[in-house]
Amino acid sequence: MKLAIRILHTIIILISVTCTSWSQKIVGTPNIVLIYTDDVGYGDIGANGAKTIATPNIDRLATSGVRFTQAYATSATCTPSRYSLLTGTYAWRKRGTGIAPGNAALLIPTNRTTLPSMLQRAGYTTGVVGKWHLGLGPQSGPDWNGDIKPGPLEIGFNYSFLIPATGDRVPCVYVENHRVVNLDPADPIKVSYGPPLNDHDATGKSNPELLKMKFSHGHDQTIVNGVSRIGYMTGGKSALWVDEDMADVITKKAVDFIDLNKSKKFFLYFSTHDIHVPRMPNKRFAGKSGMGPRGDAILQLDSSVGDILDALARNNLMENTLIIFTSDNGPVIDDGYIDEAVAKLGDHKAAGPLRGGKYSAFEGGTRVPFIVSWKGTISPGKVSNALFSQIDFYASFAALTQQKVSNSDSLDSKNYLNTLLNKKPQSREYVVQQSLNSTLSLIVGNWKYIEPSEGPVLNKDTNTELGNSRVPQLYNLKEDIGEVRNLAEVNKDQVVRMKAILDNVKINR
Ligand code: NG6
Ligand code: CA
Repeated sequence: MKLAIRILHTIIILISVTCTSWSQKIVGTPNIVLIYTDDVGYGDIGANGAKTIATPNIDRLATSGVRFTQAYATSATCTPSRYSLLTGTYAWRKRGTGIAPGNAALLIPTNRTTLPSMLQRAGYTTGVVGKWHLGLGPQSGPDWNGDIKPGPLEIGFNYSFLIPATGDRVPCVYVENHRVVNLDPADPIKVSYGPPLNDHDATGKSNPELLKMKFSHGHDQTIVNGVSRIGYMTGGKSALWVDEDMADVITKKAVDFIDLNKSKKFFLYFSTHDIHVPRMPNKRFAGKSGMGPRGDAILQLDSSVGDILDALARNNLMENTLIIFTSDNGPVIDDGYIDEAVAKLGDHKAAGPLRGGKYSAFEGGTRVPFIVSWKGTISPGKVSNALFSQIDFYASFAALTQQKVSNSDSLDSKNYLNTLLNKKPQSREYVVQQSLNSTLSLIVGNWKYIEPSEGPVLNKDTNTELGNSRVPQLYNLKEDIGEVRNLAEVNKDQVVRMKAILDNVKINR
């Protein structure tokens, strides 16, 4: 009898141990590393078919996990994509969430739960390193010479090391937590996005002879490091960044964050500057791609990805870390500087087979590279054609970490964890895309509908087809991935159905 009880006991223990390790495997709470790149197009990486540029580290991530062919940023520009990602709510629901000037106030209210604060609640240590571009400080704007808050630390990050807006916007300084790094109080920073400051630094317009890279459109204001930017600035000389070192500086901060938090559960939002303008890669990469600085910046980005993967492997964290690689919007070749990107493009198709690019309502604006890897949990070397939108990171990470999502916090995010992990993947019911001028598009299954818009057809400066048309557009993406045959006239019923779904998304919830 005693023996029977002992055997039964052992069996129960064995079952419970197996169940626990199984459940940890399936619903465990891994670290999350989100590599969020800037302006990297669908066709800019080897894994998506680029033959003209080598991205071995990004490709190695793809072969270690699942590569999506139809995953979307929510918007064709940076600020709204990031706002939607961190709040789980479409940016177009809130005014003032378009491309933010470099002195914008924090766009995300501090009294709501955000993706990082939800993860904090789940016990995560959270960090953001790299491009922010969601505003900083109170409504009056950031105090660059004092405590810069509210910012990431007030909306759920434990640590931040930021490029405050973009590389081409002043102030050209890093902000670590609440402070500008290396600021000399005797040389305070002044910034204006309105009228010129009385004593502002030389500008590209007034002193073009000082430029090491010329602007093609816009970008004719303050010169920093031989490159003119958007906005006026004075002071802060000791704090100015060196563009050629930027990828190294932020990648090191990201690696340090991993090293420091290796024994905790962490979320790292690593938001690269590459491959946004101004493209000024380190001399290790300059001239190496044969495609000018844009191509060199892709090589640099790939190297940063390699450093992150190496840091995770060195700390033995690969089996315990969900890694995502994606982009905030599609590609642009000339985004305001004469940097050989157009001249040396050759056969490279930055958006792959897609039409349009950054700013556009066409697929090139928002269908972006998307790779998910989690060693031991996601089967390697897979390709997923499921529809996925970055709006769903919030609710999917909440499901992963067993957190409840309140509708009032995250209006639009839905749990598509199974799709993300490629376990019984399901396509999103619909995907909403936002272009530069906030024209909305909707994808359901193979159909894509672009609502009528008065917006311009072409951005002449960047040479991007914006996808705007005064008449409704309907494309069958399966048969016509390049969106050239508008079927709206021949399939009016489908247009009516798609418009009704989009109208419902616009008013409801
Ligand atoms: C545009 C800039 C462009 C880029 C973009 C934001 C001009 C003429 N163009 O207004 O260079 O900075 O804003 O890019 O100023 S994003 O990726 O951050 O959305
Ligand atoms: Ca961008």
